[in-house]
Parts: sequence; C-alpha cells; structure tokens
Amino acid sequence: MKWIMSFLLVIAAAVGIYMMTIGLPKPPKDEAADLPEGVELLKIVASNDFVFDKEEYVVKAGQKYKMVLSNKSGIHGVGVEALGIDLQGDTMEQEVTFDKPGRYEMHCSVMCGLGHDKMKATIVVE
Ligand SMILES: [Cu+2]
Repeated sequence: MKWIMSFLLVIAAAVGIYMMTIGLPKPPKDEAADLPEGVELLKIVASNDFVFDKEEYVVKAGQKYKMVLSNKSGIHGVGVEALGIDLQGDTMEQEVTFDKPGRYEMHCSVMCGLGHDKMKATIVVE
C-alpha cells in the first residue's frame, strides 16, 4: 500500500511541475537587451486614456535612440514634425538621433477618439 502512496505523490509532483512550467507567463522581452551597441531605447507607451506614459521624454543630444511606440490600448501614433518622426501603423519604431537641444512637442498622429487633440507630450533634448 505504501508504494502506491509514493507513486501517487510522484505523479502529483510531476503534474504540478508540468503545470507550473506551462502556466508560467513568458518572460517579458527585454527590448533594451537586443539594441545595437551605442543605441538607447526610447519607449513611448500610449493608452486609451489619451495619454502617453510620460509628459516629458528626456533624451540626450547626439545620442542615437531606437524610438518605439507601444499601444497599450487603442491605436495611437507619435508625430514630431520638427524632428521628422512619425510612428504609426506598420512603422512603430524608428532610429533617431536628436541633434539640437530643445523642447519638441510630440502629439498623437492617429485620430484615436475624443481625447485625440489633447494627446500630447514633450521631447526634451538636453
Ligand atoms: Cu490620437
């Protein structure tokens, strides 16, 4: 009788481990890890509250960035005309080097709804 108990325990443990393995969410992709050398990540997250995740994105002049737009909810874009930036649709990332220090207004470039006109942030190049 004792061996049956041990056997069941082993099965239960095996099932448990299996469930844990398949149940674990995939580790989040570390986007900063696969950047080319010398390139930094500038990630912008947009959501359906018509906001970007920051009011100001501070970057260094002369530094090359990989600018990535991530839409947490809704469909938005990022436009900075003065810097030739337009992220939307199929183009959700772009390499940018900010040359001139200053403040640049960034706005949503996709008509995303009622709050669209107010969906703005600033890129601060230092
Ligand atoms: Cu919009």
